[in-house]
Amino acid sequence: MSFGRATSRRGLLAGGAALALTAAAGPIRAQAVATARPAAADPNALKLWYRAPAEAWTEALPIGNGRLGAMVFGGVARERLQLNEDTLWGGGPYDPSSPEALEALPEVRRLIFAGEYLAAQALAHEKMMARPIRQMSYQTVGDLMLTFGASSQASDYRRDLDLETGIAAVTYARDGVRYRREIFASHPADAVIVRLTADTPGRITFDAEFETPQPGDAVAEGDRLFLKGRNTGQHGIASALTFEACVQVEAEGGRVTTRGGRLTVDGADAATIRIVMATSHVGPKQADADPAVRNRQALARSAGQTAAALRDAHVADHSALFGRVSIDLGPTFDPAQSTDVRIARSLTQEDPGLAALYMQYGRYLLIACSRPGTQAANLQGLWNDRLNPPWGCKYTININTEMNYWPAEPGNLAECVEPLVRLVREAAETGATTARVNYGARGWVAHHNLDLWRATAPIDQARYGMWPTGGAWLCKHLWDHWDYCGDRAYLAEVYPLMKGASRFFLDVLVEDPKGRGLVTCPSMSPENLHPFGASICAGPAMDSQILRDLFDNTVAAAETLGLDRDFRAEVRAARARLPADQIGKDGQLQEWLDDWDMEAPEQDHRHVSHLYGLYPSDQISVGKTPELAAAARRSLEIRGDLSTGWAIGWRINLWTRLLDGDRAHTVLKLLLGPERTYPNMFDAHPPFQIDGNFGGAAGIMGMLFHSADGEIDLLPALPSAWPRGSVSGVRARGGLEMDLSWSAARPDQVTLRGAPDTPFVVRFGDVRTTGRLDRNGRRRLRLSEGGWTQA
Ligand code: FUC
Repeated sequence: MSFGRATSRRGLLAGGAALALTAAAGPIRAQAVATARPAAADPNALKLWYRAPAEAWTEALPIGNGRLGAMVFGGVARERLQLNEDTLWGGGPYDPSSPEALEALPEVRRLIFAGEYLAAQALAHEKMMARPIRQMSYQTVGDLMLTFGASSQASDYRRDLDLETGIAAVTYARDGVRYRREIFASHPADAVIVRLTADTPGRITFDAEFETPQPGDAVAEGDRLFLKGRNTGQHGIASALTFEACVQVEAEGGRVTTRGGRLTVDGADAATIRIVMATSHVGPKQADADPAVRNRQALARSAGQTAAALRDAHVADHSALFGRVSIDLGPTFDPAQSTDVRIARSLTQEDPGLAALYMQYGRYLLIACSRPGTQAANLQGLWNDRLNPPWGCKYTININTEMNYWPAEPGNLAECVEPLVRLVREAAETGATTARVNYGARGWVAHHNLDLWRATAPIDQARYGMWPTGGAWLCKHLWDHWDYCGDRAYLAEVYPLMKGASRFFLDVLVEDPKGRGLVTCPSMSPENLHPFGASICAGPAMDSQILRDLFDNTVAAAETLGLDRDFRAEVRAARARLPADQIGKDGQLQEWLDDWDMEAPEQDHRHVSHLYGLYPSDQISVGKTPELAAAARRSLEIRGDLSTGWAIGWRINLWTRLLDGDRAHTVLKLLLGPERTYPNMFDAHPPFQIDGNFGGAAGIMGMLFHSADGEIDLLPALPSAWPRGSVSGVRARGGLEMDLSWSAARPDQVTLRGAPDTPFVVRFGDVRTTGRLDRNGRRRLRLSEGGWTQA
């Protein structure tokens, strides 16, 4: 059962309270705090662990509290903590809309419909693109270096990241002393915490210093070390942000001294370092806060707390989210192998435990980089060591940002979607200017990228950027959050954003001159060249698919809220005139309005945009639209499985929707292999891009369950490699939480939780059962030879 259409409007929580997009615990959550550890007692099942310090950045371990991040290298002589604050981007507020765009629009359209694609693309590039044509980049704060002494000789070395506690730890022995270092990014303390201990008194001695590529100065005062600077201007947009990082050290015993930009701890028994960071960013149009005040406030939050209290508060906060879900797909081939070795062998060695770890790592990463009030997960989540990172480490919304949030709802991390919702809210404001200036349209539009300043005009080159459907795709996530959680107040808040996106398309859709309906123009099938050497075109399949979802969801939201009767009718009428999906001459799902697919120059292109209808949308499915599903399968086969990290992640999910578990598993192995997974389990595009981590996590869940069209489909694409296993605490549409165990590739037992009386439909293949949760909000189902029984 889904909240989706207007038939089911039940609030999730008993007593009618809404499930807000905050960390507030509802009953589901309270019941859900499960042990996240797989049943098999492998103490490393939920750890990434290594026998040597990180050398490369992609060996270091990420921690984050949503806003503040660090990459932990774990050196013996020197610890490098590469630091991020999620609002430290280049430039400042700007409006990139192009005043020449609107005048050029009719001619660009005329050229497209006349088949003069290269000329259309050139004119769009000259007149319609953003000013400046590039967006601002996300940037590193720099590093905090802790120097412990000249020798890196150590024995018994180990470093790990415990996904259950959210703590990175380094342990080793040196000169007869055992050292332990714990590093975590605390959401309650709003700080990165480093705790240094040794088994012998007086042995904690180190220097702390900042190193940064940013223009900034480091100074030490008392027990604090500061790095103060400005961000860099970019592409002609002036620097508008100031930032500050501040380190405060509490030593137990020993001495703390400062000189120049260095802080020294000498002969302490233990030490606790608090790292806080802030910028002056307030919002897309404002950047005048005082980072020093923000940092003082952050430090005041945890002032006087002992190291143990800081740690306990962090673990409680982190595990309240992480511990909701557990998964067991079977053991690893050898628990004595470190994570890097398992990745290196994963193409040839069956390792179900690694897939489970990858899924949970995806959930860990989302918790670490996307919390209520923080910036949304960008191309690298939160972690970036450069000033000019690949693709600016921005928000690419023609797949990448959306993929980041695919595991959020099924993975029981609904709160982590709040930053994405806020990003859409902000983009709807800036995007209203772009809609008006570039298109003379109402509503709002966002093209294929966004940055911190929510620049919404087309960027880079018309060949990549002239795609107006990014904002519409993001609106699917607004809807999905409602569909999983059923919070009416939330729906009322986001409905105007969906309405604004729909409004834009009602204004700009044009008649296809060949009578095929209403189409986007100019647009493209993201980043793919068609046979005329351009990407620019009218009415690519993906746009019609995205707009069907946008229009359907907007109408359903308006109905649920009892709003906008006339507008609903207008949307419905346009929806009915969007071109239907077509099957082309090679049996493939057509990517464009014309059957160009087999003549396109890049047959193995990474984007599979026309398969949006199969996943993440549910427009196409094997049961509902078998011919279109077969055509999608043909398209997927033509494209091939081996691609960039995120593109493999998408393919895994597509194979699950084609109900081909073994193929999905084969493709998952490509993702987990050493060419697409770095030693720290970050996804390799290459280079590092976090979307593949999230796409992979969603794909693993998608093999085990899928909720759509009012049903939960169990084990829809279970690979033969995982004949027995369990998953618990995951979520389905319609306010349901689920535990599922299976053996011999069949479900044994399912437990559903939610608000009392919540309806459900559960099926395994064609064997269905329907019912309602009991008055305690539970239902247990068993599947045996004779079918389902309910208790
Ligand atoms: C899209 C993709 C690229 C890359 C970039 C960040 O443009 O086509 O592969 O992921 O986003």
